[in-house]
Amino acid sequence: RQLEHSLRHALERDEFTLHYQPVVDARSEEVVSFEALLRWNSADHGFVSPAKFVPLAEDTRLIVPIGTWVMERACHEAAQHWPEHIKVNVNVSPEQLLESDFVANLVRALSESGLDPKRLEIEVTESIFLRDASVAREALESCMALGCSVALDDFGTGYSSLGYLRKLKFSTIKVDRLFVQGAAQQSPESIAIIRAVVAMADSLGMTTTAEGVENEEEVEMICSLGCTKIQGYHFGRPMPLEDVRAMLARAP
Ligand code: G
Ligand code: G
Ligand code: MN
Ligand code: NA
Repeated sequence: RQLEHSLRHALERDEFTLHYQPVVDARSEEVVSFEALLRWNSADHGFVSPAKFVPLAEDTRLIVPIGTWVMERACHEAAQHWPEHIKVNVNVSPEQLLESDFVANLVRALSESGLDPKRLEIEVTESIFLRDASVAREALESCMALGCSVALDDFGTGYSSLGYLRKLKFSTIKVDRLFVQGAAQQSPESIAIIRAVVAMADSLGMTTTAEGVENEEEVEMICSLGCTKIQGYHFGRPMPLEDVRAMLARAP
């Protein structure tokens, strides 16, 4: 109740910022995108983990205005601060996607920032198909019609139904860190699952991103399994915009 009250006022108090985590090409190890990750520094509670406040924001529907702010800010910062060949990934919650003005807000964020829609990848989890699958699908198709791409996040950890993979052309399937860790520990099950996901993505014309890659052994394992892109602490933690700019300035 207390935390909720603070969350309700966080936007007007300007308490949110975005951090960005690099996503690299598995072969060249060059940065291809940055995923925007929301951070809340509350005047009342100090730094609050997104693992705590994102679910609360979803339960209270505060994620709708907050998510709109995230979309606007991420499009603006990417358009202003990174080169045109680098994308930005933005997480969108079911509550936000299913709002009737989601697509209109997206169009506005793109036009006001001047970001080329091709540089925006929207990340959704399987849970968007639980509630109103046809509305979710329509909204995602509208995003794709604008030129944006859509990634399927946390794949394999939710309520997997492969049915929607037949109907929606995701650009990327993000393989959850759970499987990445397992594979690096030589778990035959994790290795088999990543192999199968990569093969399935390939034949569907989709790419794969391995999440949560933390060390060289995991990089090697993931590359040998054929994942297209890699994200994780090994290549960079979520970082403030100024660090992104420094990283880009160092890049060849
Ligand atoms: O950022 P980690 O850094 O701790 O994020 C924790 C969780 O919060 C992840 O599941 C991530 O997808 C989610 N998350 C982070 N930023 C956003 C955001 O801007 N919007 C939504 N909907 N979820 C987010
Ligand atoms: O659910 P989603 O994949 O959007 O959330 C990304 C979450 O994963 C964030 O909380 C981010 O901080 C975290 N994360 C990113 N890379 C790593 C990593 O290499 N190791 C661990 N443990 N967490 C990571
Ligand atoms: Mn994500
Ligand atoms: Na994820």
